Amino acid sequence: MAPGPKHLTTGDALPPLQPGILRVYSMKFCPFADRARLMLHAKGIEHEVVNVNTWKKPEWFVEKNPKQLVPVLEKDGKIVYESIITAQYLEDIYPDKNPLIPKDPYQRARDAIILDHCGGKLVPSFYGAKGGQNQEKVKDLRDSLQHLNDDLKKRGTAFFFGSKPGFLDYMLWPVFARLRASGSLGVGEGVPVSMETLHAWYNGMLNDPSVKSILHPDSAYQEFSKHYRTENTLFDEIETHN
Ligand SMILES: N[C@@H](CCC(=O)N[C@@H](CS)C(=O)NCC(=O)O)C(=O)O
Repeated sequence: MAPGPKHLTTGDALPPLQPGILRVYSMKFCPFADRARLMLHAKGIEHEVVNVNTWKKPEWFVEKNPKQLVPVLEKDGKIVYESIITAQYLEDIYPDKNPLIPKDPYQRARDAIILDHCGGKLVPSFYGAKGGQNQEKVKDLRDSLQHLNDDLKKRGTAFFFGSKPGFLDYMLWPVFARLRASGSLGVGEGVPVSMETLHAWYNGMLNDPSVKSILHPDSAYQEFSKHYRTENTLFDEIETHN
């Protein structure tokens, strides 16, 4: 796969929009943009990618999202942002293309509870625990992983969605993609093997074609986060396959 398009920055023009073409404004190393990209790939939705330099943004980006965050979806004048909302929207507008959200109201509610845990505990503890120094956050992260392990075990399926990954699996995944690189649980440590169910899920996700299509090597995530939000932020210089 070819590396994605160069990240557009201050002074760069907005690439012309074309009728009927879905566009995603993204950033190669953004975990939130990963969510939209995973859904696009898994559902086989044709789209174009416009990468945005999220440190020195193009002037026009504020018109796409007043919060100036990626991901953003745009098609025929309709704009949607916030990663979970973009992912849900893709399912809503392409309901027949590889459905990824359960139809059963109870299952949807259980998934929403895990998604709430993801936003309230998994993501904050992951960022807080980066590097493994803050022991309280490392414990929060472990507790969060244990919670996911136990929930998945109760479901009795390989993935939260069932026998294959779905919306919830993809919403959780970006933290896991970066777990080893973050060093939060120790150098090169991913999901603890003691959490057998979640460990098997993690390995299953690594084999998923959509995950593979956007995953970077650990060294790329490390290199990117070392320089992020500095004058030398590396958006295009790190070699990646997507
Ligand atoms: N809550 C947002 C978070 C998105 C986000 O933080 N994106 C980052 C890149 S990973 C961004 O665009 N940052 C630009 C900025 O902070 O100005 C979502 O879920 O979409």
